[in-house]
Amino acid sequence: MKRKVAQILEEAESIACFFHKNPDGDAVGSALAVKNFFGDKVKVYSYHGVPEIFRFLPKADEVIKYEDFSEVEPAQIFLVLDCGDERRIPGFDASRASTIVVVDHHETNDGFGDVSIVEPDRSSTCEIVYEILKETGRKISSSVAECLFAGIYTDTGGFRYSDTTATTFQVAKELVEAGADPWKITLNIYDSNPVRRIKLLSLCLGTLQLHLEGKVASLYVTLDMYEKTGALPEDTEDFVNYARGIKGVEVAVFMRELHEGGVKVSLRSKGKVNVARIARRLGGGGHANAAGCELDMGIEKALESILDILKEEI
Ligand SMILES: [Mn+2]
Repeated sequence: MKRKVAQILEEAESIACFFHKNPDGDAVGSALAVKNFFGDKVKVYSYHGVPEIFRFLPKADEVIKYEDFSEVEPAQIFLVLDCGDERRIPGFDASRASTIVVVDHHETNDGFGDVSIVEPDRSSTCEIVYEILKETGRKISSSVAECLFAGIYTDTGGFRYSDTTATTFQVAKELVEAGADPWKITLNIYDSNPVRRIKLLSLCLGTLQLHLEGKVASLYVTLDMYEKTGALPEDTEDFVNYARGIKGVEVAVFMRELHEGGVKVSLRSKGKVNVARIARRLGGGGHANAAGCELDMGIEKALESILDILKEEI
């Protein structure tokens, strides 16, 4: 199947890449790897642009930010990366391409492409994309390697999460040999925080609450906190891990206000509770240990709904 996808991409005259809204390193990294590998026939579209911490990646400045899907040019192939559900690509219209190719590792992905590679046991979409690109028999450049390494590193929390396997390290090794520089990449991602993000974090940590005898921890960010700090929604990346990192906590809940009466929820588990299942019950999806959903309610009500389900699951 990977050989087939490699061939489809190699032979295509035009490819448009898409990934989920609120993109993370795996989404941006996998798409930019494809762009750096196949060149100008590839366009990358992102509803939310590229978060500041990933703008150092090669060709990140060529990502097209769209507001309305009608701005997307028709292409032979729509390549959907790191996205388990087409509803996470605002306005997505499959009829503007002749073939939809999906490459993903979300267990809640039902394989909505004409051709789909969905491998839920893989650490990241970048890990799968690496194997597809290798199937072409062409050399992986240092630019491509850098994008893929950034995606793998961030999606595994720095090679910490449960889906980090020997293959993950093997791929990472080959990427470093191909020219990816872990020091440069992690300096850019983890040691270049905008001050506004740390100010927002300090307010967010003030909301810490423990529930269900300390097995659940919650944190949240309100619209008011953005205003006070000048921070952006993308600055909340990884905040959930401060809750997850507490001893005895099995499930971490992070909520950020999208608008009055609407929240984005991130759920993280240490392995005993499948949070993908919880997210799915609330209309979202994801992985067993990392999932999310959006709820049309305020923070307090949202937390109550999540805790109600967690009471049954813990
Ligand atoms: Mn991913």
